[in-house]
Amino acid sequence: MSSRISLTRYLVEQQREHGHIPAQLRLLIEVVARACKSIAISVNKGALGEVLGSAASENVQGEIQKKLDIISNEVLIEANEWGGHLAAMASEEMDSIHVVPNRYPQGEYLLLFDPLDGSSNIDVNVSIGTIFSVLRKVNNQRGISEEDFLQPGKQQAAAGYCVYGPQTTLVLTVGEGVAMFTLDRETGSWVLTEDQVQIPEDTKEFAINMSNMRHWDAPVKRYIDECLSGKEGPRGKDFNMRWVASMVADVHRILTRGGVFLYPWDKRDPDKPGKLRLMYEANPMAFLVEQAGGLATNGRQRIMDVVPGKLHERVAVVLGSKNEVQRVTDYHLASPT
Ligand code: AHM
Ligand code: MG
Repeated sequence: MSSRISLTRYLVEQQREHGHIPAQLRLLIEVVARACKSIAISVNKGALGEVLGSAASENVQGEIQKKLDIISNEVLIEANEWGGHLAAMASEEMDSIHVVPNRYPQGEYLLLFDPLDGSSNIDVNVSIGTIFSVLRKVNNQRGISEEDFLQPGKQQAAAGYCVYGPQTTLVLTVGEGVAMFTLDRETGSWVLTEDQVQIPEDTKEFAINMSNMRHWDAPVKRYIDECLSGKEGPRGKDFNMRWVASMVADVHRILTRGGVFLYPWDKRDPDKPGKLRLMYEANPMAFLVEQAGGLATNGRQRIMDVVPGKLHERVAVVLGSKNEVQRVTDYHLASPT
């Protein structure tokens, strides 16, 4: 048992060895991890905890909220607002930012999250998760506003997700590679189970919602057509397909065994750049994927270089094994906009 490394020990050692995890950031990560533990318990209770089904409300994106979306959001807010490590938070489930109340000290970080990603899978007992992104508060001159959050993903100080699946796994980067921690339910602690995760550069597995095929743009259609034509086609190999419809689960598979994930722009809603949200879905996943040796683009540009214009901005996403993402990106760059 002495060889087990807990999340706390991992963070302390990272701080000692690399000196790049200030105390507030360490506290922040531990608090988020603790909140995820509490969300995991609610997710696990399911029907017994009366947490399934819809709440009678919509979020800012016009989506019907599930009870667990709201519960998870509250757990994250309550856990994070009093510790002195944060200045403000933003969430998929809140229209505007939540500034730390005056009665608590204000910290140096900004936290963004999708409290429960993969909402359509909650009631059907399929993996779901929490995604988070950490930015530094760069402007010390005044109070906090939404503008303070509008930083490109390359400025993230940390990012991660927790997947509530057959195991509960927390995946984290502080910019020094990617580590995975599995929740030991008997001791209640996060145990390091994978360090320096690497995504294979090549893959035979793609993830996309094929039901949208008729709406795709030519470069995406070309890429998937080539995969589908298998050994006999230009790629000269057979491909496999997976689509969980929970980004956390699809990205977790890619971090574990490689693959490429696409949620491209499509013609259903041409004014939206994509379905997924830049700041609390695409950016944290892009940070993790790049830290594991993969790539993440919007088809034309590195996701973490995109400068957000608004908090709930959407973006097209192509991420995963380096050579496949490069190929999809090359197909886009070769085609007129
Ligand atoms: P959510 O944040 O409302 O759960 O939506 C995001 C989810 C992603 O987890 C997933 O990749 C995608 O939506 C699935 O979309 P679709 O149902 O169109 O396949
Ligand atoms: Mg989501």
